[in-house]
Amino acid sequence: MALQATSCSFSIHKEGKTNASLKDSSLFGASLSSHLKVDLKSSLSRNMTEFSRRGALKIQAVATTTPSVNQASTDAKKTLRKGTVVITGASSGLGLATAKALAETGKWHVIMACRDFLKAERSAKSVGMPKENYTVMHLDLASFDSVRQFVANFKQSGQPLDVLVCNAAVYFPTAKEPTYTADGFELSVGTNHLGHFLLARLLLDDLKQSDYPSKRLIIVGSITGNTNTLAGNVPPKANLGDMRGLAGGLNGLNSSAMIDGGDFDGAKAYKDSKVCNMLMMQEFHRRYHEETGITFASLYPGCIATTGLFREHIPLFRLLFPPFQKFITKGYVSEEESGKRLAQVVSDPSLTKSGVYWSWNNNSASFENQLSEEASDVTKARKVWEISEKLVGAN
Ligand code: LMG
Ligand code: NDP
Ligand code: PMR
Repeated sequence: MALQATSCSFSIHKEGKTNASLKDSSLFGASLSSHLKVDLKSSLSRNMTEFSRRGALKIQAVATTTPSVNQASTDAKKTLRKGTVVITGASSGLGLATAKALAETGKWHVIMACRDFLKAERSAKSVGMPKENYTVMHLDLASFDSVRQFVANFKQSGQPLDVLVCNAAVYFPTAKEPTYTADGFELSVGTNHLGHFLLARLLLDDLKQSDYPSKRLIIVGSITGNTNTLAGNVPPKANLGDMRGLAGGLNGLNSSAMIDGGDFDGAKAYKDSKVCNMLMMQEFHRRYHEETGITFASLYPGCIATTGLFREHIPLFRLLFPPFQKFITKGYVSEEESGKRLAQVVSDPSLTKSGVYWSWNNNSASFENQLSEEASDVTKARKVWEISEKLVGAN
C-alpha cells in the first residue's frame, strides 16, 4: 500500500505526448519513462518502493490517522440524529463495503441507490447489514428519466439528505464499439459523469437544507485519471482535449463518442469520466461551498482489484490483476478496507475540508493529495460544467 502514497504524490513536471499508442509504450508509458528516466529493466518493485519513500516523505506532514467509524464519542451519540446518506452503486464493491461500514455503526441510514433492486437487497443481506439501517431505491444513472424519478421518490419520502456519495461506475476496457445511455450518450461518461452530474445538481437543495453538522457531496475519483502518477501513465491516458466530442453530445453519430473527439477507446473513456468526476467536485466547491457550507470531496480509495469494475475485462487480466497489485505495485486494498476509507470521508468529523481529493498511505492514514494538471484545470472544469449542464438539461 506504500505505493499509493507513491504514485499519488509522484509528479511529472512536463507532460509527455498524450494518447501514447501501445506500440510505443513501455510498462510505464513512454512519456513517464523518458521524463523520469525510470529504468524499466530494474525491478519494478524496487522502483515502487523508492517512489513510495519519496511519497511518504511528502505526505507525512499532512497525514492524519484514521479513526474507526465505529468510534465516536458517547456525547455525539446522545445528541446527533441518525444521518442519511445516499450511495449510488451500493450493490457491489466499494459502494457495498461503504454502505456496510456506515450501517453497522448504527449512526447512519443508508439509501442504496441501485439499478438492480433485487441484487442490492441480496447484497445488503449477504453482508449482514442491519435491516433498519438501509433502504434500497431504484436508480439507473444511464437514464436521465430514472435519475429524475429517483430524485422525485427521494423527495417524496420526506427524508433529509445529509451526504450524497456518487460512487457507481462502469468500465468497458475491451469494447470495440461504444454503447449508449437511454439518452444517447457514450455509456461510461454518460453513467459515471453525466448521470451523477444531474443527480448531484437535483439533490443540491436537499443537501443545502440539511441541518446535520457536516453535509457532504462526495464524488469517487481515481488515480488512473491523474497523469501525475505512474498508474495514470499506463496507456491509454486520460485527456479531455478541447472537449469537442462532449460538446457534440458524445453520440457517435454527428460527433465522436469520446470527450476529446477521438476514436472510441473504452479504457480512455473511463479515465476521462474520472477526470470529469474530479473536476466537477472542484467546480461544485467553487460555486457552492461558501454559500451552502456543503463539503465537496473526492478520493482515490486504493486499487480494489477484485471488484465488479473489471467484469468486462479479459479473464487473464482478472486473474493476474489482483496479484499484480498485491505483490508488485502494493497498491491493492481489500473491498472492506476501501469501504472504511470512503466511510471515513462520509462521516469523520475531521474530514470537513472542502475541495479536497483524499488518498491514504500504507498505514491507512488519509492525506490531501494533489491532482494532475488537467484534473485541477479551472478553465476545463468550468467548460465541462457548462457543456454538461446543457447535455443533462439542468440549467
Ligand atoms: C490498454 O492497454 C488496453 O488496450 C485496454 O483494453 C485497457 O485494458 C487499458 O488501461 C487499461 O489498457 C494498455 C496496457 C495494456 O499497456 C500497457 O500497460 C503497456 C505495457 C504492457 C506490458 C505488459 C507486461 C506485463 C508484465 C508486467 C509485470 C512486470 C513484472 C514482471 C514480473 C513477472 C513475474 C512473473 O497492457 C496489457 O494489456 C498487458 C497486460 C497488462 C496486465 C497488467 C496486469 C497484470 C500484470 C501481470 C504481471 C504478472 C504478475 C503476476 C502476478 C505475480 C504475483 C507474484
Ligand atoms: P463495482 O462494479 O463493484 O461497483 C460499481 C457499482 O456501480 C455497481 O453497484 C453497479 O451496479 C453500479 N452501477 C453501474 N452502472 C450503473 C447505473 N447505470 N446506474 C446505477 N448504478 C450503476 O466497481 P467498484 O466498486 O470498483 O467501483 C466503485 C467506484 O470506485 C467507481 O466510481 C470506480 O471508478 C471507483 N474506483 C475503483 C477502483 C478499483 O480499483 N476498483 C479504483 C479507483 C476508483 P450493479 O451491481 O448492478 O452492476
Ligand atoms: Mg494499473 C503504480 C502502481 C499502480 C497503481 C496504483 C495502479 C492502479 N496501477 C499501477 C501500475 C500499473 N498498472 C502498471 C505498471 C501497469 C502496466 C503493467 C498497469 C496496468 C493496468 C491495466 C491494464 N492498470 C490498470 C489496468 C486496467 O485496466 C485498470 C484501469 O486502468 O482501469 C481504468 C488499471 C488500474 N490500475 C490501478 C487502478 C486503481 C486501476 C483500476 C481502475 C480505476 O482507476 O478505477
